[in-house]
Amino acid sequence: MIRDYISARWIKTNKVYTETSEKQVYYFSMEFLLGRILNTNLINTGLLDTCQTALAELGIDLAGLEQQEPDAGLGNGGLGRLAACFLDSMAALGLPGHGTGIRYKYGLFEQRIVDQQQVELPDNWLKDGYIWEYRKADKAVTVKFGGTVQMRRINGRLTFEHSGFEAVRAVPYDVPIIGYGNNTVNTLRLWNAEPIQAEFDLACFNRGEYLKAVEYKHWVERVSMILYPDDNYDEGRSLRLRQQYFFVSAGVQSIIRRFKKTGLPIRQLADKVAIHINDTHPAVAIPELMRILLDEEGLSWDAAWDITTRTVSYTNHTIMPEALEKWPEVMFKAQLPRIYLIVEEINKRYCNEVLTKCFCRQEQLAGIAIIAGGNINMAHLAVVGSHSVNGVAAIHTEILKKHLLQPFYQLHPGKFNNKTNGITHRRWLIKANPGLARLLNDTIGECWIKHPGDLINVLQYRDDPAFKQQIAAVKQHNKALLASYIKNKYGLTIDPCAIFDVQIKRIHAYKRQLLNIFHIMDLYNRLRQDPACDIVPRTFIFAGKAAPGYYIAKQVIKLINMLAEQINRDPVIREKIKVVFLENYSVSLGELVFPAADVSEQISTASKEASGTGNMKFMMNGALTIGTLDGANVEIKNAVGAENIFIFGLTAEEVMTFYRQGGYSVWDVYNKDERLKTILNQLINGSVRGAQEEFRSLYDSLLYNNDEYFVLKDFSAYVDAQTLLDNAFRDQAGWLGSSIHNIAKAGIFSSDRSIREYADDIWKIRPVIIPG
Ligand code: 26W
Repeated sequence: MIRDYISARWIKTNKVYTETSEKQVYYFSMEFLLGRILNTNLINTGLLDTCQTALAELGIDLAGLEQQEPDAGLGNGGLGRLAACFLDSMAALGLPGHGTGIRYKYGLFEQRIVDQQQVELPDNWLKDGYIWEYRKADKAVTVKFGGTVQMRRINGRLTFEHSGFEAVRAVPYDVPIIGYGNNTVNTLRLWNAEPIQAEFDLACFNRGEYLKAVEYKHWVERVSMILYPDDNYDEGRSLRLRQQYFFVSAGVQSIIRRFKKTGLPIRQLADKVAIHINDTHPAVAIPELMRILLDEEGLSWDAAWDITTRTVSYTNHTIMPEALEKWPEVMFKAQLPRIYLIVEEINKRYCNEVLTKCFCRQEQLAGIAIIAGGNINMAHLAVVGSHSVNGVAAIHTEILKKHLLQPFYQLHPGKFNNKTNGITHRRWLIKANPGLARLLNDTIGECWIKHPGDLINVLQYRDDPAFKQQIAAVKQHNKALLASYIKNKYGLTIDPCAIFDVQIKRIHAYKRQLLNIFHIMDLYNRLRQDPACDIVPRTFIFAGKAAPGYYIAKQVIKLINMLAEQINRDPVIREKIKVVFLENYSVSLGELVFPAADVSEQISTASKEASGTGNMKFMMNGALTIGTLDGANVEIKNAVGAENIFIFGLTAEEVMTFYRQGGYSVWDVYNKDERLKTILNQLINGSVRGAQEEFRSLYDSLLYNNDEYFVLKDFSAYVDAQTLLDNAFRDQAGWLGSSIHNIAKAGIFSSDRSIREYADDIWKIRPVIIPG
């Protein structure tokens, strides 16, 4: 019924977009981490109450029904979830913005914990069909891989003939993206890879041909088969390059096809179309658009380059060296011969331009060349081929300008800008925390829903005892819900009055789950020594997936689970601390956990976390942050003030200075801190029950590999901050005041604010009103 209800509006939206020929933005992303969308679709259409009531009359519980929807996990973490929040905001603001991505048959693996270790299972999310997708076979296009390119001069013009390629049919599956309180329905177009020949044709072949045809079919289908489960780590696999070109080429072709229907000359493309690339993963959009403009539209290089760079813009999401994509030239050339020639030409022209216009020396080119050392540097391609480059939090953008992309910033300062991330308050507050949403409505009215900045109006109730009690009751209710989930799923009893201290995110060395664990081990050691030790009872909650090939991250999961087992059963410490690892972190699980958190752990090594968005979800739900001055934590601190957050540890500048000096002296820190000595030895001396040599690798990574992420260096400051936090929690009135303060200031972290900035500063697009 909801599908039908949406369908008419969807058609209408497309009709208006065509008739008004408004500029459209296409957000190209390898990942869209949508989660379930039935409930948000009901919220956005305004049908939630009606449906809930109607279903109740039929004896059906909506919440139970919602569980039937697969949790679309077509993303790894922050980058993919950001893309989903952005789609929601574009539709809510009535902006003509669409998503372009891949219809992976298998999303991010399902995580099970077996014998305290992560086990991966395939996420067969499409097995029962997906109610929200519409296959558009008539809009299919062809994408070509491999083969050779013949260069010929015809009538004085160079032409390129591509032959011997393997062709893949790209079929779009469209998912409607529904605006809140308006009639806008935008499109997320996910491309599926299919063989060119229809399947039944296979039967017609003779035996040899038949096998070849089956082989071809399998080769093709691999392209959109699975989402790579690596987060912030580039494996450089050729199938991943194929995935990138597959959806980018299909997406650009379909944009051009649509544009040409307007009848406008191709020279006006950049006035009607913006293409945004979500990190470098879709950066082949730059040479692909060039290819179409040059080879198919017959434009000159200069005209094509002008259009391309005015059309494309790029967001960087990470400065981690191992996450920056560099494709081996040989592989790139074999897979995409024509695209390679174009990248080569872009590189040649850009380097020449810099040499002649900027009087720089040949050696300086190394810092900006797109092709160097046998690799294609995709970040360089993305910067050179787009008119806007943005970071995702103020400090991250500064690091881009001063360090990672410094030579480019010198050459083109005007290209660089910041767009601090955001989260959709419709999912992360209204949907996830209906109790808080209701309380806010009753207190300050419903204005904040359309204008999340209006959350500031609750600040006047910051010291109102009655309001504080209501806030406390909402939190208590949410904590009880989580506690009962944990009881049902794991048989573990946790006290809803304890501090719920939560770290949920991908498991990664730079995010420093280990620092959190070390604090827990230290507390445990103190409690074992003195069971009467006066601490506020705490439950430490973790969730997150490790990349299947990331050994250290998997050891961290194992350590958390082994400690949980030991601590939760230890009668000596009398339930003062508990540890829980929630398996299979997903969007839906996040919706249960964020509203129940008292403490938000945002403890990455400063400079490493580009922004973080979980930090914003916690804040909006009234949790207090303990964190480093990294990513958006810096802006959260500026928003709430130092009194309403627990900041500790090295600053980004200090971290980078240490890196320049080759690190810090780990052994000095170790030798001076008895707590650390104890904890580290416990990792390898059998103190963690069941583990003997088990955690030697973690131990070594800290002591013999220079503690790359400053876990030991920040330990003492972290423990001090945790002690302050423990004290602060004892003063419930003060704590609730801070909690309210966090909620009040969370409006700027709505993705509506982020998207408005993108629309105004980068895309130059305007809202389009869709009549009812
Ligand atoms: C090539 C392998 C690979 C895969 C994923 C490299 C890099 C990525 C992503 C860029 C990792 C990612 O999700 N980055 C996160 O992006 C969020 C949204 O901007 C930020 O909030 C996080 O800080 C950043 O880690």
